[in-house]
Amino acid sequence: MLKVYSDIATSVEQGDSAAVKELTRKALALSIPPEKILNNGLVQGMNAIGQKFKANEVFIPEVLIASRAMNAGLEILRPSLTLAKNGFKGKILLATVKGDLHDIGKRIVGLMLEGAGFEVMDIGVDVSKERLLVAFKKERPAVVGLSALLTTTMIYMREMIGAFESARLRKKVRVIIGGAPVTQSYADEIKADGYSPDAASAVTLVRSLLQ
Ligand code: B1M
Repeated sequence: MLKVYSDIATSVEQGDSAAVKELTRKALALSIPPEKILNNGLVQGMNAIGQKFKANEVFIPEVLIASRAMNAGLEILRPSLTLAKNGFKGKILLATVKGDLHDIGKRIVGLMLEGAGFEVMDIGVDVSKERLLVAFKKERPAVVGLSALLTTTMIYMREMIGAFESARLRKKVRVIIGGAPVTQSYADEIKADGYSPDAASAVTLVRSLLQ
């Protein structure tokens, strides 16, 4: 494992945005592929802080500061990750469900999709089914991607799919879901069109749905 990866991970964990930016730029200058910087550096830092949070060794403020550092690194990587490879392939609308403020994983999913040539509209966090429908009618995306990180909020995904059914729009959209507590069996249960455990497989999933 390269030292720059562990340096990036440690800086994310420590919430040192300036160091994360500098090290991410350094890694890009070394011609390390952006996906590797993301997965071996930035994401490892978030995983480490996540484990400490779970073990009550750090608390919300530290996690928030680490999240900001993670986002600072993502912004440096964005231009390299989103260099569309094969032109426009379709519009994707992303949202974190109502009651949920977690957006780091969803942002990575968005970056990877942009990198694969899709147009991505991210309508943010804490999105209600009403707000989702308004955005859908305005943008008419081919795929809607829902993210949830809490067991208490993932259940809202069922309501969002129900809202498309009530509005007689269900047949006009593919809905995919993801986030740490979400599973394929939950996707089957709520009749989502697909589930993916991570950003890379979300791209494969969207490609296959739109073929
Ligand atoms: Co929160 N949090 N958090 N948190 N937080 C978790 C999720 C938790 C597991 C921590 C723990 O270990 N206890 C726990 C949830 C427990 C549960 O429900 N089972 C938890 C909790 C409890 C809470 C609060 C309730 C804490 C409190 O207030 N007491 C609170 C809730 C706030 C709310 O949402 N209403 C809270 C708050 C926060 C912060 C705001 C401080 C911050 C979020 C900042 C932000 O996102 N802007 C935060 C963070 C950062 C975390 C952890 C530490 C890290 C999450 C993360 O960014 N991971 C997390 C612990 C953990 O996950 N280990 C935790 C890195 C990211 C790259 O991975 O998000 O899984 P992930 O995304 C992956 C895949 O899941 C997938 O692809 C991504 C990339 O590969 N994916 C998709 C995600 N979305 C997808 C969508 C797709 C497809 C794939 O298709 C559309």
